[in-house]
Amino acid sequence: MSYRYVLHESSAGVARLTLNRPEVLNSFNGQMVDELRAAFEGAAADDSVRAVLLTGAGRAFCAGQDLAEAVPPDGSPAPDIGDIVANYNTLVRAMRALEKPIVCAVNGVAAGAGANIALACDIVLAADGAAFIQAFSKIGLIPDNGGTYFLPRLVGMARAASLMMLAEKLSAAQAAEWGMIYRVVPAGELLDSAAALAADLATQPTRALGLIKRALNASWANDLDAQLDVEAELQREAGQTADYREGVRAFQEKRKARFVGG
Ligand code: T3D
Repeated sequence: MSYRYVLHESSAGVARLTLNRPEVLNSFNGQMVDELRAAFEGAAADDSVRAVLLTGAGRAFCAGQDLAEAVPPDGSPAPDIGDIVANYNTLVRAMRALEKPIVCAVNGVAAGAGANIALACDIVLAADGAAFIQAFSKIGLIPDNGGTYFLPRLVGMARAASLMMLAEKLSAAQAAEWGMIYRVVPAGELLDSAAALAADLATQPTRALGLIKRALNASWANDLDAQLDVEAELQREAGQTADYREGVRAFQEKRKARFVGG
């Protein structure tokens, strides 16, 4: 599949998606949102894809909404902001509905929608020079792309409110210390580390990883009782997979499991 603003490569079970508008720090125009959503939907439909790696081209990960598209500097009519956000929402929903792991390699600044798209991924690595900015309030907006959902759950209400209201730059190291992301990696090693992680995930029991994601999605809205029911239901599903049988057999035979993803 080829797109204009998202580079798409597939190899050894990993779909690598690279946001590719480096001259504007990979800020999102509507077409890039559409392409990214289509790429995630394509990954969902393609059984050969067992993990996704998302990163950005050039020195930034993503600077959020393309502000020249949101408010054209030549004074031509601006698109309806509600439509812009509704389009982002379809992207975030596609990411959370994808029952395969999404690894995000934050190679540079992640601002506005760019920060929150990173938080919608499953495992986030960031380069040591990268930073996260909830930039929205600086331009009179509120965080979107699920930011008001993900961020307080990741870092707690006090930090989320401060990050959103102050719109300060948060270093990758601080983000990792606060539990907002998984790990910081030296910039020169980021892509190799993220690719190795995604490649490893692509050899794991994909159905189980997908069901873990479904359970985690559900956990944020459930009480313990409801979540125990979710676990029972999804464990039954996991227990019916070939990979479960292979995992147990491999353990008993003291060998490495060969998971097929089903
Ligand atoms: O309608 C709606 O807007 C609803 C949707 C909202 C979702 C959102 O994401 S709102 C938040 C939008 N994003 C921002 O407010 C961030 C804007 N960018 C920045 O604050 C800074 O660029 C950064 C802190 C991210 C990086 O700063 P720096 O100094 O490293 O780079 P720079 O010089 O500011 O940017 C480099 C170029 O990218 C520059 O273009 P030029 O001057 O070289 O031709 C700059 O204009 C362009 N650029 C950066 N961010 C955006 C952008 N162009 C369009 N839209 C951007 N968001």
